[in-house]
Amino acid sequence: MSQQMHSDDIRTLFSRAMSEMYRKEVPQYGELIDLVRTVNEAALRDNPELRARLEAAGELNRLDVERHGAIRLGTGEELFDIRRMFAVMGMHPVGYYDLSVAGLPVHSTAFRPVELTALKRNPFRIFTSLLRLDLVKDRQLAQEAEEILAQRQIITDRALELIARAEENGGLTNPEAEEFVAEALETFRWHSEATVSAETYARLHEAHRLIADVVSFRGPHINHLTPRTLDIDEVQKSMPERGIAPKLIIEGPPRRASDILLRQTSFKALEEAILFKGADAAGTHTARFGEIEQRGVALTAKGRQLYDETLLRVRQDSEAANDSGNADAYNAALSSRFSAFPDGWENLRRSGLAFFNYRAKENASFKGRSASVDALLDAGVLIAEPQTYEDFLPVSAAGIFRSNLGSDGQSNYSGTTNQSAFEEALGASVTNEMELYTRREADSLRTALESLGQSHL
Ligand code: OOG
Ligand code: NI
Repeated sequence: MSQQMHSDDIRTLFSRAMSEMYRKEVPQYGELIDLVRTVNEAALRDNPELRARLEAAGELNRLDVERHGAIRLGTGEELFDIRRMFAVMGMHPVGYYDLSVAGLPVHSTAFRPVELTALKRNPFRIFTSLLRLDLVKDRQLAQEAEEILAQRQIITDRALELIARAEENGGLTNPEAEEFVAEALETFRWHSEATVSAETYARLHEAHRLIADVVSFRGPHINHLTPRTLDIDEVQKSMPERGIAPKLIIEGPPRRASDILLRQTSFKALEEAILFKGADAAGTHTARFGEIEQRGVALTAKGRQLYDETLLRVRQDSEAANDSGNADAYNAALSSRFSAFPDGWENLRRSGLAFFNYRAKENASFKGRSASVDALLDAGVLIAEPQTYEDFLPVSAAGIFRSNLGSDGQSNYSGTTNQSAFEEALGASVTNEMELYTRREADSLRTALESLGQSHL
């Protein structure tokens, strides 16, 4: 058999192809990539500690290719086949995000590489949401939407054949992989021709903009691709100079000495011309936008609880929990409330708030007597490095959704979390992200201690 392409390389081909396509579709995306590159170069130049940390973690090389995107699917069958498609590229469902609690009729997962080596090579992630028509009150409309969705096929026949072949053979050959990427791209392309009439679109839109976005088109167009920046405040500030209007607030934690979790901001969706079915009727649709992210350390369950509680207080303090409010009041509440959240890597580590990766200093050993982790760190033979958060945040995601859906995106869905229904449609269970960080920390510590001669611990 001829040689197979590694799934990491297929993912890189795919993320590059997606990026090229999106750059053509949404010119502001190219502008943003440019800005982020400039800001990142300056941040690395001005901050040697940051550079050294990223280099040690093997993240300096991935930074230039690092992107996440998002899609919204209409049916369980679509989710099932998308999982199979992403698996060919080494992207697996991690995490369950229930957005109904934030008033959105979707639940989601992130398809992403799981192993550290794969993350280092290319951490491409797709935040994937599934529409929950069960939450739509107008049952007749829900049924109509279901019927419309039942008629579409979002993955080409050839892509489906190649997915089946990859499953059978445990991978794809080089030419197969190249063909697969070209075919897979078709699923995420923008279509300016709606599959529904202007009248149907209006009714779907009335129920929720998100429903119109998912149901009215041939496929799940990629709605943003997000580069990772090392200084989100600087990018946010510079966006207007490039003719890009960002949303008013940055989602997530405030700026800190030691970054935690994920900070995100986006620019408003474009108003794009669309053509309705059967007609002369033209209209507009807002779906595609731009976003940037800054990643910090992954938090433990204890850290995450403190984060969630702190953020809740910020939102209670400030009426400005979303973009229609007062950004200054929100930012003031954010920095005041988060001053109670320990800062500095060592503080975060000692208080058990964040996940770290341990390694033994090169050529070091500490044989003979048993020592505590803290003592080994103090002696400089053991090194703790923050683990980057590789996932998403439901409250932030809801803020990103909302800023791009307009004010009528606020409707309430008193949803019940339904992870089991999601997993049943997916045809697999989602990996718990907390377990990944926990295992990585424990494994790295064990290996480091063994190499120091502390294997009795
Ligand atoms: C997804 C929004 C969530 C993020 O980065 O949190 C998201 C969507 O609008 O489909 O991308
Ligand atoms: Ni995003």
